[in-house]
Amino acid sequence: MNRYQELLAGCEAEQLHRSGAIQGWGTLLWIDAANGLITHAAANIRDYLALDPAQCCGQPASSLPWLGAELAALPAENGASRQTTLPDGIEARLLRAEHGVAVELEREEPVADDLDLHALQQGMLRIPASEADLQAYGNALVAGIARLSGFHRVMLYRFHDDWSGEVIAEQTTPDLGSYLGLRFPASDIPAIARRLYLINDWRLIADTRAAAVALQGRTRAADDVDLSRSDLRSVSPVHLQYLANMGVHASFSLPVRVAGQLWGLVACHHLQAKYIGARRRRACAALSSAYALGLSSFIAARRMQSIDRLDRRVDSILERIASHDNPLDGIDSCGETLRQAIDAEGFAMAIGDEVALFGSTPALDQMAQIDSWFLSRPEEPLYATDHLGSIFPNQPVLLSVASGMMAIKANSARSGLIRFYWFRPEEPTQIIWAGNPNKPEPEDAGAVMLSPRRSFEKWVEVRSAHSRPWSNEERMVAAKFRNYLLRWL
Ligand code: BLA
Repeated sequence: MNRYQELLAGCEAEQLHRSGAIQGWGTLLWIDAANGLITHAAANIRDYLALDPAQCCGQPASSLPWLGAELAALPAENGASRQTTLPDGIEARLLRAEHGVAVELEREEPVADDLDLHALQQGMLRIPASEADLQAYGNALVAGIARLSGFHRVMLYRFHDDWSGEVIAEQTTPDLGSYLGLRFPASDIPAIARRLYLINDWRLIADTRAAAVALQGRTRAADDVDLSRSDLRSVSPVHLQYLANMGVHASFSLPVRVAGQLWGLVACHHLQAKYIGARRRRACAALSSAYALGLSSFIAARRMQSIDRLDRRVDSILERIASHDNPLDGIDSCGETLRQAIDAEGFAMAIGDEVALFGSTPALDQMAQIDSWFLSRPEEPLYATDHLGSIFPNQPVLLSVASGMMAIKANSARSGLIRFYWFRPEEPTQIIWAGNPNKPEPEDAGAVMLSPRRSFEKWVEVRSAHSRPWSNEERMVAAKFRNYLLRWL
């Protein structure tokens, strides 16, 4: 492991929710769920309540009557929350975690009533009709969030399967430049940070240069406190460095979740520090949730159409195969159609030692190699890759026709072990990264930098030895063929 890889591993392990500190745009008390005692207070509590941080620890929460009442009304399940406004315009939120309750206090931001959320949201409550319309829908989202939040640059960031991500819509200012179309590596947002977006509706980093405020406890360490759901959680130093490298001093981001999974983020940047109040944050979250609903419906409708289409194709092939007295003859005569059913350039079928090839496939000796590799993995009845080079490296001839392979095998009672292979050729693509994602730049002294990359200038990778990927629907079709083989052959 080189030192940069060590840094990345360290980031994946950082216990973000146990930072023991908060951002200074609010304050926090922590209450032990078992006995209702305040165990921790942020060092700045005095700016909000007439409490001394050291002395209030150990006091019952009910020594503040409003807090006692809110606590009694807070449901018992993890994640439950309540909020109330105190007489002096301080908004208080209670959030239940596993072993305690966080009480967050924040001064309400005076907001003119021009948050035209209703009109903006109305525009998002629809299902896009086409790919082009989906793009317009994403553009409307970033424009709406820019209007509600006032941030200088607002981006819609979409994750790929490997958790790298791409800016697919953007509203920006000339001062900040544009990241539209650029790709960012998965390590820019470690898994532990991504997971927090499954339970939180936004993350506000209001001032990258402001010092974090420590939590003080009389008997227990600050990192006892679970800040997973806390709006105020302090920011990882590595990420602060990242934002500084981008020239950004405030960041606000919101998850776009589809079917309970993180699909993307809305990411907002500001050149200066920027705080937005809870009302504004909730308005932005309402807009991005509306977007997520429209997007989810679009994806679901597309998937249904594509499954329907593939299903009809598969059924007609299966009927043709079944019309032969010996289904094996049927398969032989349908090789071309089987190849096209999954939109592949090559198809091969193997039974025992016999192999039949259709379209553009590896040569017979290479097929034997692939076949014996696949047969040696009994636990994997279906295998799909867009990068066969990871199994058969340094074989340019093979990979030029078969960078992509999807394979099934089925052990039928009558015919023994049958294997189907679909192949796709190498298709070099260009990925335009925001900075070289692999190679950290050396520091002046020649040492490898131990911080996120410093340059976000375009860096073009030409990716070879990969094919067009196999979609989920295509995998389902392959699985359907496999079921048929098991049942009928
Ligand atoms: C967090 N990284 C984040 C977040 C984003 C990004 C959006 C969430 C917090 C926020 O809203 O600022 C990344 N921001 C991006 C990307 C774009 C953007 C890709 O605007 C593109 C337009 N970061 C690194 C490296 C590490 C790292 C090398 O570059 C670690 C090795 C860590 N990123 C990191 C950590 C967090 C983070 C630890 C969590 C910060 C926190 O919540 O405290």
